[in-house]
Amino acid sequence: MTVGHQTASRRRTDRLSAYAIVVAVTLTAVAGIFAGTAQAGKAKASLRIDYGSGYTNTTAVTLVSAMSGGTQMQFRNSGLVWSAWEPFATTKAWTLPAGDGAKTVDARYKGATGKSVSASDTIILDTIAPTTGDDAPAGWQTSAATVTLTATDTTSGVGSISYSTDGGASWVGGASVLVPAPSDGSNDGVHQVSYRATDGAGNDAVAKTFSVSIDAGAPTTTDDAPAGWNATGVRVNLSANDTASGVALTQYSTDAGATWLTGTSAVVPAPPDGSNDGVHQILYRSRDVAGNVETAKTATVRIDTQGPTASDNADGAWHQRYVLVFAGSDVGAGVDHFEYGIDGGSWRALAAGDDSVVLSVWRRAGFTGAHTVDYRAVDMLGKTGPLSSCQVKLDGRAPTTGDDAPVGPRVSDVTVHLTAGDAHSGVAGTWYSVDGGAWTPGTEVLVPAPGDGSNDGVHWIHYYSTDNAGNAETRERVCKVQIDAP
Ligand SMILES: [Ca+2]
Ligand SMILES: [Ca+2]
Ligand SMILES: [Ca+2]
Ligand SMILES: [Ca+2]
Repeated sequence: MTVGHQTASRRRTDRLSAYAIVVAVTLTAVAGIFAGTAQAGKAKASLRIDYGSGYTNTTAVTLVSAMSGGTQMQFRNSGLVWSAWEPFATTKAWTLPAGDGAKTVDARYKGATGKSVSASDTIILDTIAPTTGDDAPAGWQTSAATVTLTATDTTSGVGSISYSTDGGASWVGGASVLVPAPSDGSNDGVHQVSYRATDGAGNDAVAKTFSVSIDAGAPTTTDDAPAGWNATGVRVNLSANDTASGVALTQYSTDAGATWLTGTSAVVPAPPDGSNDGVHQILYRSRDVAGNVETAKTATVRIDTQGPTASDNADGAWHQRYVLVFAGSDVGAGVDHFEYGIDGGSWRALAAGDDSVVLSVWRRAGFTGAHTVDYRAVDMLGKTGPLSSCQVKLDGRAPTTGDDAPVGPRVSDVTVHLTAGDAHSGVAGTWYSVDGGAWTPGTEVLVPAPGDGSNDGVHWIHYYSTDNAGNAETRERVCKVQIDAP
């Protein structure tokens, strides 16, 4: 390789050493045409164009001559007219003929002997910058994009390709531009990349710019579903945001993802027959223009159009006092309170949390009897449930017992029959005591009349009865039997 060529290569390397160059450098080797050789056997002289550079990008060059004792010189572009002889000088401004390609300049020198010595040198004229291009992808990219930069130069070859991702503030050598797309979306957006190329002659291509649009992050969608239970239909509005390519569409599914509908508003109806009561889940998601699809989210809508059902603990038996307890069941919001009315009277509401009403014969005079209690439950949404009814039977009246004790003395055994009657709950039992003895259950009291007269005299029988509600007759009922055995 010639000196001139080496010089050109070194200059180029120096200019580019700061970059990591992956560009294939093409330098056309033109061996033998760079040497500014003198003719053999004569005084030595040499000519170098532009100090031996391999390429020039202008026709204006400097001819550098060397000849010991040189006195005269003249030049010509090879094949053209010689310039006039002029005093020897080491440098001379010279104009090459136009048109890219190899340019040879011939020189003649005279020294003290007056004999002419010839020399020549060749340089390659390259005035045309490289042609550059890129394969940047159009549209939004959801993953990293690698853009390959290309440059071609027909004369001196491509010297370097470099690019800038910061608006030209700094340049990086290389023909492969990676635009990353991390999944967290941190690099989402439109990225401008400028690039340029220089040929071996130092011609700079006009910088070009391409853009790569990165969108690796999916949209974010939110809903405004109410938290609690709803007695009427609910419209759930979906709001989607996307930071890069923008929201393309929002979808929702009311059947667990089996089918998806496009829209930003999902309606959950609440027909009054309660057929849609319960907890409903709406899946929703959005897709951006780049094609990123959001992981589906869930909105929960609770519908409750029906009042609670209610039940009671009435047992059908008779009582002096009964604690009537209500129980409620509500599929939705839950029972708030109970309401009740007794025997068609006005409705009263129990406080929330209170589920019982005490009915008692001591409630008021004359409260004995069977009472109808109507009741219903009201849920948290104020919805009143269906009417229920029960009967609570109260008995505050004790039985009444009578006897058939004979009047006047008797000479033989006497059986006294105790007969009890009871309003409402009925007689539970009758008890008697003869002459202050132990209380004995039963309704037939035998007063014997032994022949020895040992039981003669007046006998007192105390008795009373109880009813099925627990009412006891006063124990002061009494009759007498007089025995006077013969
Ligand atoms: Ca060129
Ligand atoms: Ca996005
Ligand atoms: Ca309800
Ligand atoms: Ca009674």
